[in-house]
Amino acid sequence: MIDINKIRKDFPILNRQVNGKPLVYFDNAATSQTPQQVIDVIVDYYSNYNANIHRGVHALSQEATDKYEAARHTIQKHFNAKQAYEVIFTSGTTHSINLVANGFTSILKKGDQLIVSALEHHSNIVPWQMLCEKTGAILKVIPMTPEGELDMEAYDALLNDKTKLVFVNHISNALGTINPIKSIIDKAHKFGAAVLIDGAQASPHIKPDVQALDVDFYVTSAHKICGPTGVGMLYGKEEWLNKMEPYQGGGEMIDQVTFEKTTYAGLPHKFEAGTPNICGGIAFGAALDYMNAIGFDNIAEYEHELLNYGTKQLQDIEGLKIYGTSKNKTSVISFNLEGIHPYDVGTLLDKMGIAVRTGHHCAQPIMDYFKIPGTVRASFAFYNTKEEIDTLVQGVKKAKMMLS
Ligand code: 7TS
Repeated sequence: MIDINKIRKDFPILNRQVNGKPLVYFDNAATSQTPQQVIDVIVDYYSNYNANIHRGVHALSQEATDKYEAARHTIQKHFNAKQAYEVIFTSGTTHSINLVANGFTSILKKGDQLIVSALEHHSNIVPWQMLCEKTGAILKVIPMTPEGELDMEAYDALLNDKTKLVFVNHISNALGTINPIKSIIDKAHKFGAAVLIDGAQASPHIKPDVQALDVDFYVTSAHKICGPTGVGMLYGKEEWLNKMEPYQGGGEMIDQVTFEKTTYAGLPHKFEAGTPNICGGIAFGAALDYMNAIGFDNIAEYEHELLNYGTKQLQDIEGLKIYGTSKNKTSVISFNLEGIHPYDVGTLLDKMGIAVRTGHHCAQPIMDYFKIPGTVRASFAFYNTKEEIDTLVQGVKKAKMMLS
């Protein structure tokens, strides 16, 4: 059970006003808000032990190194990775995907096939297109259905011995669909293909077990899970990480450097060139601790209640169409009002203190499928309430009246 009054007290930002109205924050799929417990960790870092890591004998550096590595262990435990060194700190999901795509440059050859889904965020499309251009590999697409689900029969037909990699999101950011990733992974493995799951939208709602999934790569960003921006992670199976070329060269990722030849450090440092976001990494660990203390089962149950409540009320508004109607979805409602541009609805809602995202949500292929310029997207988190959904519903009704 969620103690909503207690939880809301953890988030100072929820007390602020926007345009003279209490903030209703429904843009959680873009970034989550930060609890005081995580803010305190950030303040503590800069107030008490700010130092560079892995290179100082002095006390501050050792303290920072210990806390950073402890955060890596927290992440390892959370995602159930076999080894801590299979967790690579990155600047976020986008960085993680680019790192893997780059790492496969020397593994792929011309004519190899890669499979993406029609439901992806641009950051799980563009790096692979760049990889195809470099290697001559071919990108195939799993199509979607009108409900916003993946066409799994079409996926079966795409898989063959030339398939080397499959990359699919766990949950769609634009529609909220939860994809059948276990089945996607198992089917790809039958053909010896590796699978990367983009967990950016799943991590705030689900605690994935990378070993049970037997996934090759799982990526996410801390800022979607109550952590800070500019930090995220790549989980990769040891054998794949060892096969991949490093993404960036520089300090901390080397073993020996001479002008004749440089050898690389082992995992995870091979992929962590330069001074990382130390404070961010530590705060990422604190954010996972915070979420785990609430409990992901409690979070999922409560958010599902919000989703059902919001869907029921919004779909009763005449002329409102919801995009993404899978039975298996998370707390995201993407919608349009007939004949009204989503941007206009979003602008009016903002005047009422309600934050939603409008536009194509970095998923233009989905918008093209529905032949729309974009949607209004309300995404709920465990610190939102039914009363806030009532405010949204009233706001949408008002916007409809003003704009039609
Ligand atoms: N993949 C998915 C599924 C996402 O939702 C996002 C961000 C990313 C990748 C990229 O994450 P980043 O942290 O590297 O930027 N999604 C959104 C969104 O839906 N609205 O703003 C950002």
